[in-house]
Amino acid sequence: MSLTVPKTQYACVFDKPFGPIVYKKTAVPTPKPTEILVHVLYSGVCHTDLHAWRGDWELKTKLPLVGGHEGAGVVVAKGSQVTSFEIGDYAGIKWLNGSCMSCEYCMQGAEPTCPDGDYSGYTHDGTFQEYATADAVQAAHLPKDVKLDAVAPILCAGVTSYKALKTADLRAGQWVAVSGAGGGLGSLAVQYGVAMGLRVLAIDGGDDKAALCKSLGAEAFVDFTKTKDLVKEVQRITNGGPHGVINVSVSEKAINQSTLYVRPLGKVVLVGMPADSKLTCDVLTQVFKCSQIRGSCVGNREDTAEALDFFYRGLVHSPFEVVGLSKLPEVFKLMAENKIVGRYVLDTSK
Ligand code: 8ID
Ligand code: ZN
Ligand code: ZN
Repeated sequence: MSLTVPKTQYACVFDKPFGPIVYKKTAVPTPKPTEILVHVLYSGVCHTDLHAWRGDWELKTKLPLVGGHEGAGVVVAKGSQVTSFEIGDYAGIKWLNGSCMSCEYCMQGAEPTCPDGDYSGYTHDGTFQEYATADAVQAAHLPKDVKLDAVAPILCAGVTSYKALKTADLRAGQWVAVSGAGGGLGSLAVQYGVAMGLRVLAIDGGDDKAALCKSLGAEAFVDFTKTKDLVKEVQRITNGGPHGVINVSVSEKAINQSTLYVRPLGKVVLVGMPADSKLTCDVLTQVFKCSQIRGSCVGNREDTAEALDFFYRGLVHSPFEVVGLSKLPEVFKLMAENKIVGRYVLDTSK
């Protein structure tokens, strides 16, 4: 780790959707007056990064693009207007990398819904490079003793799953189903749920993910690849359906099933965003159940500080494996095959 700023660095760059992801030398970016320059030591790989590379969503990315938005590292330079960070501070780079701060949503602290948001690894080059710029207001302050590889996944997967649980507005002792529980967001949602006193039913596929979810405190696991009538099974285990569902799978079918098994008065929280997906459900059933369907997008600065606090207190951790930045294409391949148990974290020096 060095506080001197080189002129060039290594980055993973692609030019077009599904185009080759090239690990190459690029220029180190210069921070704007309101930005910090972070020497990113580690970056988690979120499924959103895979959606970005595939061009899955209507919202388009900048091109060429350096993806990544779970970056943890050290501030090595800052713009002239930045007073909240000093050189040498630890900082985290999140999905939201700046918002207008004056619209009606920003005024309420709902900055992720700002129509003028800037997104790391999407509309702004992200953390799949050694040095990345970040808005000083939105960058997370991290303490000096934190393990940067372990904290990286908290910056998106942790914040997002924690915020989704807050959005579900459940009480201790109630059941929450986490659909997609063995992945990056899901494995953290299980632990935040347990830490909040909820009874967690985890849904995913395969014995490795079952073992992980149980080890993280899930009371029950339903394997969607083996269960004949998933809706019935979830309702049987939870004695009438979970009070809330956190949808972090990348499956339209799983999301639609959640409206069927949720308990009357229950809350279905939408987080995962499979390409071209529609939520279709029977109106009569939802009316009679008085259920609620709520979207949840990352979290604001307060959610970030709270989600990090659970991590610092040892209540949640991301089950992660570290590989070099140059291995990003291999990580994407495993992710597309749903073979990742937990999270991959990239070491940007390799
Ligand atoms: O702010 C947001 N809303 C936000 C923030 C971050 C990520 C949304 N996301 C979105 C991503 O863009 C992606 O669409 O959440 C989704 C999950 O991200 P992730 O946790 O990073 O993905 P992952 O690690 O690949 O985990 C997905 C899990 O879903 C399981 C897979 O087996 C995997 O473990 N899964 C699938 I695909 N189909 C399933 C099914 N039918 C399923 N689990 C249960 N039932
Ligand atoms: Zn993410
Ligand atoms: Zn705004």
